[in-house]
Amino acid sequence: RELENELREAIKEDQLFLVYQPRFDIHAGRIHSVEALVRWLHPRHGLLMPDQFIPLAEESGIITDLTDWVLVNACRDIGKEFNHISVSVNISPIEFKDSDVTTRIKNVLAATHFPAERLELEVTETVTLCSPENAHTVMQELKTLGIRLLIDDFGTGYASFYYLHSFPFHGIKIDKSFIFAMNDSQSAKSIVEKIIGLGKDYNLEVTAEGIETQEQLQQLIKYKCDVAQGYYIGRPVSLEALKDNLHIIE
Ligand code: G
Ligand code: G
Ligand code: MN
Ligand code: NA
Repeated sequence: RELENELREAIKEDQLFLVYQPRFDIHAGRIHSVEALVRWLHPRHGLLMPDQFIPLAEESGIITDLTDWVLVNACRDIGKEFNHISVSVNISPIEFKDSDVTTRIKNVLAATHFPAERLELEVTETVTLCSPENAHTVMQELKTLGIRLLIDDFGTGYASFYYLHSFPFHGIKIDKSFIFAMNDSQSAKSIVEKIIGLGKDYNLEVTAEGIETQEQLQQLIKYKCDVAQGYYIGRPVSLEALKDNLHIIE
């Protein structure tokens, strides 16, 4: 209850901040996009990670205000500092059920003058389960605007791949647990290779998350993965640090 009110205050008073993790386009050989990840610098508890307040935001309905804050700040930051880099923002599945996502996104794009073509939205596959018809309609609207939709944490949910394919997704992000497992077993490598192949059969852009070593990256390049993300490519960093790291590329 108390934390709930504090979270409302935090959004108004800018206690939230964003860090950005690079996404590396393997074919083009450059960073083409960054994922925005929210943090909360709580006046008494110190730094809080999303796992510590996103569930509360979802239960209390604060999530739409929180997501709008993230969207506005991410689009403003990246639009101001870069000309070609895209930004991806995590959206909670329940937002596709309980809010007018399309109108909210249109308002953010108008307010920040950020091009829709450079905005990516990450949503877990549960989005297709809780309210499929509505979610499908909203996603089609977003795609028509030029926004790219990515399935986050791919492989950890319950939706069948065939069913997922009927939604207008641009790509999948293979969950990091699959990439971690590649270290230990040949069968885990083989599973990742097959997921990448399946994604490509369905014409989806395939991102691998959680790449921590050069060996993993080499393996994924061999498997024709499209996009690489993880600590080995780059950790989530402040906008200032991102500028220092990327100004050479742009
Ligand atoms: O940043 P970190 O690795 O701690 O993220 C943990 C989880 O929180 C991830 O699943 C990530 O998708 C989620 N997350 C991070 N930022 C946001 C956000 O702005 N909105 C939502 N809904 N989830 C987020
Ligand atoms: O669920 P989602 O994919 O949005 O989660 C992103 C989270 O994963 C962030 O909290 C980020 O800090 C974390 N993350 C990103 N890259 C790596 C990595 O290479 N290793 C580990 N352990 N975590 C990572
Ligand atoms: Mn994500
Ligand atoms: Na993920």
